[in-house]
Amino acid sequence: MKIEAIEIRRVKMPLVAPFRTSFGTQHEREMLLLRVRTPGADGWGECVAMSDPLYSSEYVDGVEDVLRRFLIPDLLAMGDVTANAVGPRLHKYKGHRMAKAALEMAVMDAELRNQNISFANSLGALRTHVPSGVSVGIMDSLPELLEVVGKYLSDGYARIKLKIEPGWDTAPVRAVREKFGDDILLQVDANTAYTLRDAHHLAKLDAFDLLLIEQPLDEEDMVGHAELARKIRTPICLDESIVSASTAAAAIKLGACEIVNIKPGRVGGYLEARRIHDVCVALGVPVWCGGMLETGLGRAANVALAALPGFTLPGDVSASDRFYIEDVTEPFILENGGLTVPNGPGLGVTPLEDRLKEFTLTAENIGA
Ligand code: SMG
Ligand code: MG
Repeated sequence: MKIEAIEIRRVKMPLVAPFRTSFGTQHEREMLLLRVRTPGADGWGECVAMSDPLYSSEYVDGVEDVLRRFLIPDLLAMGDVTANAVGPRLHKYKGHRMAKAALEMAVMDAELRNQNISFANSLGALRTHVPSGVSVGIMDSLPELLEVVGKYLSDGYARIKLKIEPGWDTAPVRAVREKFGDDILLQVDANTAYTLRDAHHLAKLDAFDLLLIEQPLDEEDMVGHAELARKIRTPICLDESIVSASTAAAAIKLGACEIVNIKPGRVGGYLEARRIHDVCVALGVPVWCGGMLETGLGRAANVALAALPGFTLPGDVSASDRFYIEDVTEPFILENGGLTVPNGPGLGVTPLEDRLKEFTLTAENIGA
């Protein structure tokens, strides 16, 4: 496939409510969208990096720099480009997986649209509908938390994830269990807020029959997670630590996690995400699809991925209105506790031009 140009577009979207995690509070979502222009269809990519390097080392300005200076020029110099070739071609540039993932996604979307194949089919999806979990931020009070959780449960969400940090962990979990019972699927996410010295405290969560605790320790602390796993009964799931199929295999071998959160952006793209899925299936480790407050574009691709057979736990694939009053695409709507997997060519969704304009800060074409 010949690429004529690649557009880098910076968008900013207001959130329906502030989203607080152990590393900070977000009021809006600023991100980069990429459009790969080909003689046939255009392809869209969404970069999951946040404005500040708090979830991960990558951040919007840094991603834009590496894309402009290294990744896009190198890819354009290839001439004939396929989605399968993007990762190997850019491998020599260390790290920057979120930037690479966005580029690969856009190329893959263009390629699949031109071939009339959906993301879901291309990835090997089986299901046409995937259950939705919802990620609930840290709140100012327990009553406020219970109200928010109650609303999501009445919407039909299939699983609740509570963001936790020291000082907001056992109490919110206990409150949610007391109010909504033992049957709801419940898990927590610490975003690296604890250390191994907190093992005794974290063991108190064992009483609440959680599906998992996500990323309690530092992203580089695989050995610490393996140690913690011997001290608590709640299964450990890694998010930030898993950046490739080989780190996934290493974490599992080491006993650092029993469950893996797969976020395509964090691991360099949907193709590596599928390889992680395959490794986990082979090793009998359940996986689920993580979320990064995606627009309808990233959400469409995530829903397709979440429809693969190894995704046996509900993902952070919520409806568009969980974060946005208006999405850049037609909204994803919760039906029977989940979302319908798009089956049109490529992502199966396309940005609405007016919406896109409304949210755009800057847009620029980089030519071949
Ligand atoms: O898109 O539903 C979503 C967000 C899910 O909690 C979520 N993501 O660590 O898993 C995670 C976080 C990362 C983003 S927090 C700003
Ligand atoms: Mg997480």
